[in-house]
Amino acid sequence: MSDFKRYTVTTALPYANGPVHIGHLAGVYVPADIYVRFLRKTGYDVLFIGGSDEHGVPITLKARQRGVSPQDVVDEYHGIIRDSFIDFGISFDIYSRTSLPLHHETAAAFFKKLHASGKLVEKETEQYYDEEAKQYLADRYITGTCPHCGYEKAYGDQCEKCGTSLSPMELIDPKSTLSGAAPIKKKTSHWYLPLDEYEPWLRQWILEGHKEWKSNVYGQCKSWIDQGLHPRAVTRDLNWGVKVPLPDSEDKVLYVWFDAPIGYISAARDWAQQTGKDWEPYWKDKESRLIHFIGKDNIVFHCIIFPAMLKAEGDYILPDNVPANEFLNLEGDKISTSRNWAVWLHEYLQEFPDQQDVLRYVLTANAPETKDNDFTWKDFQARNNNELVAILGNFIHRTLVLTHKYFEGVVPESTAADEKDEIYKSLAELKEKMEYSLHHFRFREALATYMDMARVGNKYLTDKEPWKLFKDNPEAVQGILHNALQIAAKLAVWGEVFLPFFSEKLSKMLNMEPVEWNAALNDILQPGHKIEPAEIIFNKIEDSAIEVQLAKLEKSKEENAAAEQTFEPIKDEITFDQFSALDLRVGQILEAEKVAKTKKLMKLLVDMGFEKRTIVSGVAEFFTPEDLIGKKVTVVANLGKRMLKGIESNGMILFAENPDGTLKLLAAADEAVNGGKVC
Ligand code: B3M
Ligand code: ZN
Repeated sequence: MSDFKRYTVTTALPYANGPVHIGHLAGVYVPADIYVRFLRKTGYDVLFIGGSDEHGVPITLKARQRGVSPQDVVDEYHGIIRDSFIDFGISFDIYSRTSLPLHHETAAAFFKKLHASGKLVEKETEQYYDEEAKQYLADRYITGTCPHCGYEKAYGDQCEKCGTSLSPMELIDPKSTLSGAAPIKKKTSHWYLPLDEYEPWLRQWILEGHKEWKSNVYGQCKSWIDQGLHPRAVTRDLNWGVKVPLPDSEDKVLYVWFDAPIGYISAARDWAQQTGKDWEPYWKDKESRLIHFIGKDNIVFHCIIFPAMLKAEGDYILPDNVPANEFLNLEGDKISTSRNWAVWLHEYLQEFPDQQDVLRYVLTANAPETKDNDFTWKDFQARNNNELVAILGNFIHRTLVLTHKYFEGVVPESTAADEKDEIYKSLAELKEKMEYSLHHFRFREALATYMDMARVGNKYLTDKEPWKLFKDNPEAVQGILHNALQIAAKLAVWGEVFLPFFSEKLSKMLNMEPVEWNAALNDILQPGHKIEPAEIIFNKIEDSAIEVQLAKLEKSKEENAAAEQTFEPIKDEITFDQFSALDLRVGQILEAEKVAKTKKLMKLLVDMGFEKRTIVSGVAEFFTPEDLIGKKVTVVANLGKRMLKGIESNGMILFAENPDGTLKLLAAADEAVNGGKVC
C-alpha cells in the first residue's frame, strides 16, 4: 500500500477544564485508535500521541470561579480525561500534558527559533486594561452590551445571545469581569506570525498538493486561503501559559493555539524520555508520515497555522493528512458542556460497565465522517441488539456452544474443504475492501465490511443447521464447525482494530496465540486444539436502561429551561393614585372565536355582570375557543375602546406571560361574581 513504514499519529489535545464526552470519542479518538491499531497490526511503526491542553483563558476563568489555581483545575481534569481514554481502549503510546516543564521548554525553544530567524513580526496595538486588577484583559474577561442585539452580557469575543463574533473594542459600555470597572485602552506589543507571507506556499501545498484530503477539510482550507490570510498574534498578555522567552516579557505568554500543537512534539519527547527511545525520526525523518485526527472546529489550526509554524521552524515534517470529522449531536441537539447535554464517558462506564465496545461500535457505525450526525439512545440500543448481539455475538456464541456440545470443546477435523475455500475467498475479498476503507479513513465503511464478515459466518451456520445434522451425519458437522471456528478466529484478529475488548475476550475463549493480520487469511485453529467455555460477550440492552438515559437528558433539558429564563425588569414606580385609576373587574368568557385572516386575534364575548362586552385579545396562538369559554378572567374595564380588524374592542383581558413569551390563563375562582371588583 505504501512505502512509508513510520507514522506519527496525533489526536487533538482536549482542554483540561472538563471531562470528555461521546462527541470527543466519535470525532477524534475512536477513529484515530482504529487507524493506529490497523497500522500497527499491518506492520507499521506508529507513535500514537495524545495529551491535555492545559493553557488558555477558559481554564483561568474556571479556576477563578472555583477560587483555586489553574494548575489545580488541570490536574483534576487531566487525570479524569486520561482515565476515560484508557478505559475505552484508546491505545496511546503517550498521553502527555502541556503544563509539563518539558513542554514549556519545547514551546519556548520553538518560539525562540522563529524569533531569532526573523520569522515573527512585532506590532503595537491598544488593548483593554483593568487598572484595579492591574492586568490586560483577555476577550473573555470583558463583558458589555452587544452592538448588534443589545444583549447586556456579551463577551469580548462573542455575543451568546445573537451568536455574533465580536472584538472587545466593539462592546458598548465594556466592563472588566475581574473588578467590574470600566477598562481603559492601553498600548501593548505582541508577536505575530505573518500568515499572509505563507499564502502562496499554502495554496500550492494544500490546494495543489493535497487534493486527496477529505472534501470537508479541503473545502475549509480553500475558503480560508481564498479569503486572504492575515498576520496572527502568537503571544498574549496573560499569566497562565508558556512564558514568552524574551527580555521584558514577564507578563506575556504564548497564545494557547501556538503552544498546544507544539504539545504534540513535546509529547513525543516525553514518550522518548519515558521509554529511552528516539523521538526525532517521528518528527524529522522525511519518510515519516504525520496524521492529525481532529474535529472540524480545529481545521484551520492544523491545516494552515501549525503547518506555517512548522514550515517557518524548518526542522519538522508537515502533516500528510488531517482527516477531520464533523460534529456528533445528541438526540437532535448540539452537545454542550455548559448545558450538560452530553453523554460523559466516565458516567457511561458506570451505567454500562464493561460495555466499551458497544459505544465504540455505535460511534463508529454512525461516525460524523462527512456530515454532522446524531447519537440517539434508541439507535444505540438497536445497533447493540440487532447487530452486535444478533449477528456477531450470536454467531460466535452458537459456534462455541456447539463445539462444546458435540466435540467437547475440541476443534474438529476439516471435512468440508470446498465450503471452506468458498468462505475464505469471500472473507479475503471483504478483508481487502476493509483495508482500502481503513487506509482512506472511512471507518464506518470499514466497520460495515467487518460486520459483513460476521454475517458470512452467521448465515453459514443458519443455512447449514448443524444441530439438525449431528444425529445422522456427525462428520458433516465436524466440517461445519471447523469452518465456523476459523471464521470466529479471523473475526477476533481483524476485529481488534474496532472492538479490542471483544477481540481479547474471544481470543481467550478460543485459546488463541496472537495472529498477524495477513496470516489470519489461513487456518488459525488446528484440529485437536482445545477451546475454553463459551461466554456471552454482547448482551441485549433492555428498554428500561434506555429510559433511564432519556430521563437523565430530560432532566438536563428542564434544568436548562429554568436556568435560561430571563425576567423583564420591573417598571418605574407608580403612586397609589395611579394604581387606583385602573378599574379591574371579574368577567366570564361566554363566547370565543378566532378573527378571520389573523394569526393572533380572538373575539370574545365577556359577561361583566352589569353588561356583556366584546373584547378582542391577541391570544389565538395559545388558546382554542374551547380553552377559554366559561373561564372567569380579570378585565381592565375602563380602558378606552379600540378598533381591531374592524371590531370594536371594549376593555382588555389579563393573561400571564411566561418568560418564553407564551400566554397562560389568569383565572378568577368560580365563586367570584361577574362584574365584581379586582382589588
Ligand atoms: N484544545 C481545542 C479543542 O479541544 C484544543 C485542541 C488543541 S489541539 C493542539 O477543541
Ligand atoms: Zn448580540
